[in-house]
Amino acid sequence: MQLVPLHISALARLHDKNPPIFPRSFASSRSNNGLTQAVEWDEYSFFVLGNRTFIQSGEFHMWRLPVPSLWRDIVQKAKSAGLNTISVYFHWGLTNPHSGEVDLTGINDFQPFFDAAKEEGIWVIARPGPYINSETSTGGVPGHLRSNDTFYHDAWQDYWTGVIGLIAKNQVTQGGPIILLQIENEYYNGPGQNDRPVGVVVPTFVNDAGEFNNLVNDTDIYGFDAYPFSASNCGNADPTVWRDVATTWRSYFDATVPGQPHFFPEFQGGSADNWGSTGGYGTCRELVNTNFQRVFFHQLWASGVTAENFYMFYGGTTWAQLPYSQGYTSYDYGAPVNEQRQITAKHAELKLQSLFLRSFSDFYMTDLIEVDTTTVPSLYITHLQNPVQGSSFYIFRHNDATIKDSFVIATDFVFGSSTLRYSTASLLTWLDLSGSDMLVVYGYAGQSYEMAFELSGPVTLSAIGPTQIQGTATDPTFTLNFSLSPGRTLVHLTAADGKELAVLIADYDAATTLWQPTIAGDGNYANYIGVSASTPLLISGPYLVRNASLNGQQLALWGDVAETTTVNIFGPRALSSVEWNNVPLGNLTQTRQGTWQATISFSQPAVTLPDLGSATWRFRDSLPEIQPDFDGFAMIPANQMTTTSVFPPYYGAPWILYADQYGFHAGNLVWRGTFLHDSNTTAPTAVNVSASGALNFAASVWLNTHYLGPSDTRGRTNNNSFPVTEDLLLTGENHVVVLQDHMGGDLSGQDVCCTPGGRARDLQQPRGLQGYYLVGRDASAQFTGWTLAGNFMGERHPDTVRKIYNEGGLYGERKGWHLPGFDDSAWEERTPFEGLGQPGVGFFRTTFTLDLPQGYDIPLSFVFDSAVGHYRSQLYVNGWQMGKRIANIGPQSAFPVHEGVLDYHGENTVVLSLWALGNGTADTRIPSFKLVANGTYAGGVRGIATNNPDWDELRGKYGVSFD
Ligand code: IPT
Repeated sequence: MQLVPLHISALARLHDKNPPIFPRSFASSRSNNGLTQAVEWDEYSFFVLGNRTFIQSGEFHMWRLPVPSLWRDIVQKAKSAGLNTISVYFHWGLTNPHSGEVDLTGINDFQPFFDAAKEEGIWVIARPGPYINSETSTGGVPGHLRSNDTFYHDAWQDYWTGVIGLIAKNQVTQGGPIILLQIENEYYNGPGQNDRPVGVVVPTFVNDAGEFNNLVNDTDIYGFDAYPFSASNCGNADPTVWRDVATTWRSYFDATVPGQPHFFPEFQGGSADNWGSTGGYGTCRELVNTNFQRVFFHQLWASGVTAENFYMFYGGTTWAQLPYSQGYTSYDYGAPVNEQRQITAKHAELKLQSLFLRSFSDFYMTDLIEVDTTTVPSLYITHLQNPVQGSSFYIFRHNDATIKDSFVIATDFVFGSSTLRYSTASLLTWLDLSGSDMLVVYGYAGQSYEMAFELSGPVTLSAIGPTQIQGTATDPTFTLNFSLSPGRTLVHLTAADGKELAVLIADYDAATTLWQPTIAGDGNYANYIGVSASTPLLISGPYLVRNASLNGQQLALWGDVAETTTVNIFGPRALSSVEWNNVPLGNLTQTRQGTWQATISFSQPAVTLPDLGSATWRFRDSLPEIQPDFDGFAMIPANQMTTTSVFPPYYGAPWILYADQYGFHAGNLVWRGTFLHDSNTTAPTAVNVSASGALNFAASVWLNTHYLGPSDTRGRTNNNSFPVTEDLLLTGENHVVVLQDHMGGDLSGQDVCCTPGGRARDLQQPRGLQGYYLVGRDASAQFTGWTLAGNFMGERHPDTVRKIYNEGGLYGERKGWHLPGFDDSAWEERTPFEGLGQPGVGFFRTTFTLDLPQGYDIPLSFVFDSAVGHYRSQLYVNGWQMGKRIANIGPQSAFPVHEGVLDYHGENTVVLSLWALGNGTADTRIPSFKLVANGTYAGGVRGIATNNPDWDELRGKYGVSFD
């Protein structure tokens, strides 16, 4: 439901209640951390390089987009949304795969991101953890210390030194984009929040997990986060059910950190989803939608917030084994930019809000005048006023926030050389149109609005566009009244004294198509608003405008279109040429509204994708471990007898079968236990295992080559006794094989995070066998030993490009069957649609060549059949594990894979592992699997590099044989 614009008499009543009194006296209390004046703050806001700044930020995790040459795409999409900052988590586990190794290469090297941010004009908030939460395995804590949490402080020193070095050299004081550094994230076990990292001079801050007063004085600045709707499992939510808006934020900040800007290092921008949700991210997007953005983000403003970071701006993909125990592959998050990097309606709403903030700096410094809930019945109105300029902002919403709308009305302020008395239409931006001011406002089509300007004498009004405008001169005020029609209407006002003013009036949909790229100024921060860049253009039409440059009368634009597009440009009085993506637009004309108009033509290029349904696939069984003569390839003895885990084994002796103790922290695990049998020993009546792998894990158990069955009832630990008959036993050595998945580590959990001094128990949840025994046999006739396979070479994994979370311990993974360049020519021809025919594990490989048109951004996804089946499958694309499908839990069946992982101009290798847990036809095959395009955009960031090391490099070199 839309909030009807305020009737003007009500605005007058509000306004007259608290007439502007200004300038009020206020003592400047600007402070810094004593280390740098480049980033300072007072009680109103931060200052960057001396400029009062409203930090309007979005969260992006580069490691969730494992193609460094695409990072600039997200930066540009953030800049085009009007953001001035991006906040980033680092990932300790990726960076520090084993004790002593700090890997700052490839996807761990954020330098290309810092460079792109700097060039595009975006500040950066660095958040290296060490603990980050973030729905990634153990919140980013590497597996090598999960088993012994007491050494936490020592353990992060190497990582910390490494990333801090990278951060330090990219600080704003060094000419880089980093303005703030967060220390830790909601993990209060004392890893040195008080220690200023060596070389860091920008302010440090903490992110409290709510209004909990944690670590208030431990860093320079205190902030907390809020997720008014659930931060996880949004796919199960009812998107029509809303929660109320908190009204405690302002008073909490004032009481907790007086003198500091009100800073949300994270505010809900979408939501994470979990395995088994019913609606997936479609539901999340509906729940945390544009109405949510309007109501809740405006409530932040009403709370005096001038630094806000929306988590996430681009969620991306928690590929391979990066997810935590409950998260699936997609981290789309219902974010403004979706997982395929497409901009959504939430990007548009964020842009409307951000351009307002970027354009009207009076808003960076306001006092609360009052919260009024009575003047207009049922409305909750927060009146803010700039104490120096006297301008007022009234933030409107319903008292009942579940009526989903909110907007801001401004009064009494100056833009350029003009003065706005009031406007019931929302302000978007203003620009200097070659010497005269143009104010841009928007509202809902069909509703009535009123605006008044300070203009003396008789005023000439001309309006071009669909909306009928009425003007009334009451010297010295000129009032516009209109009922808004769809589209854009340009109003020209000329006062008696020659003063000219333009007002561009757009309905909501028309406003969302507007772009205001920056034009670079001079100096080191040429593209930064507030430092050097200007915004003399307003452009409508294209799907995306990334960038612009204006050279005299020559305009160059860069962006994306998905159809033939009419572009309209407000700005330069004279323009001799317009280029779009470096190609001159031939048909430049000037419209009655004075815009420069041209057509960007688009013709759908041929996008030829392979039909994976009819492709040649090659197959090989991937469970030789159940064979009596299995050679033990890449398995190690699991012979440790002690553990420091706070979760001790339930039973089973003497070996501790916890994978992390053996250096395996991700992906499938294969356990192989041996026991002896002959005519003199009692036959076991059952094999008992208690496998642990987090809520959605599965295990399959074999006795020799006989499948005993699955163990996946969606408990953290499943205790199963599988009956055994004597005919299944061999004379001599017998083997129990348990295949299970390691679903990623748990997060620290709220109970731990909010209890200072608490231990992160959940980080130590074991992945492995917490209990094992042969039922019917006494203690002396149990297992004689166990071996274990995890990812190839464990913490010393050889893949320095795709890193430690990429692979698990399936035989095919250990052998490198998922890698490009593996020679499968001797393999049987068989498709995943035919499948295994029985429970077990197999690998299916196919290759194809892509030759997609150059100069386009064409997001592609691999789509599994969504039918339910008792199987699990991993998708490997050119060696990158880009998806995990659990066909009896879901919800994900479509897996976006970006250019860069895919080679759009060369050969690609796609591999599916299929782990069939059930016996039915639906369980032992993948009914269908396709590659589809999600769109075709002429444009994109271009120059996308692939980096896909092959089998020779990652296996051949290590002496692994082809078979
Ligand atoms: C907040 C975390 O800081 C962030 O890393 C992420 O996990 C987010 O939750 C949920 O997606 S913690 C907040 C819910 C208290």
